[in-house]
Amino acid sequence: MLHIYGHPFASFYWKVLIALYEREVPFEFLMVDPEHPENSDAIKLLSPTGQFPVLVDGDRTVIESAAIIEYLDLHHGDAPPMVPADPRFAIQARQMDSIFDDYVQGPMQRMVFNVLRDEDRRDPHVADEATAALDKAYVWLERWFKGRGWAANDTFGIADCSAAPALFYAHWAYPIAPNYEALHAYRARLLERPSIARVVDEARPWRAYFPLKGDRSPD
Ligand SMILES: N[C@@H](CCC(=O)N[C@@H](CS)C(=O)NCC(=O)O)C(=O)O
Repeated sequence: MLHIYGHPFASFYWKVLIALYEREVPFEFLMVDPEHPENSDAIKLLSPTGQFPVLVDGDRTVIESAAIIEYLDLHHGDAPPMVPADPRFAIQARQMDSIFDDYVQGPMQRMVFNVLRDEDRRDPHVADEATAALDKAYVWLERWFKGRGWAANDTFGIADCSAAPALFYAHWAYPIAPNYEALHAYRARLLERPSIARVVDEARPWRAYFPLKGDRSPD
C-alpha cells in the first residue's frame, strides 16, 4: 500500500491527490499537522526541506509533487498517464506544470507567507512584487487558454493537477479580473472535474485558515 504524507488544504498535496483520484490509486494518507508529530518528524528525514507531499512505496521514497505524479504514471493505476508517454507531448505537459507552480503558485504563496508573519516582520515589497508577477501570468494564461480546454495537449494531465490549486488559491489572494474570460472558464472547468471537486470539498474544514480570501470569491 502506498503511503502519502500531506495536508488536505495544501496546494502541492492537492496536485498529487488529484492524480491519485484520477488514476484511482488506493493509498494511506498520513496527516502532517501538530496533532501528528510522528508524521512531521518522518518527513523531516525523508525530504530535504521537511516539506510535503512525500510518497513512500515499500522501500522507495519519492518527493516533489511532479516526480510523485510521474512515479504514479509508471507504477500505479491503469488510467492514461498524467505526463504523456510520447516525449514530444510530454514537453508541453511539463512546461505548463512549471508555469503554474512557478508563476502562479509561487507568487501566491509569497503573499500568503508574508501576511502570516508577525506584522513587524512583513516585507512591504512582497504584495506589489507578487501581484505584478500574477498580473503577467494572468495575461499570458488568458491568451494561452483561448481555444484550449485543458492546459496541455488537449488532455487532462499533470499541468491541470498543478493549475487547480494554483488558480483556486491565487484567485482568492488576487482575483482574476472578470474580463479574463478564457481563464475564468478554465478555472470553472477544473472545479467541475470530479477529482478536483472532491479535493476542494475535502479541504473545506480548513478554509478559514487561508489569510487572503476576503469576500471576493464565492467558491
Ligand atoms: N516543490 C515542492 C513544494 C512542496 C511545498 O511547498 N509543500 C508545502 C505544502 S503545499 C509545505 O510542505 N509546506 C509546509 C512547510 O513548508 O513547512 C513540490 O512540488 O512538492
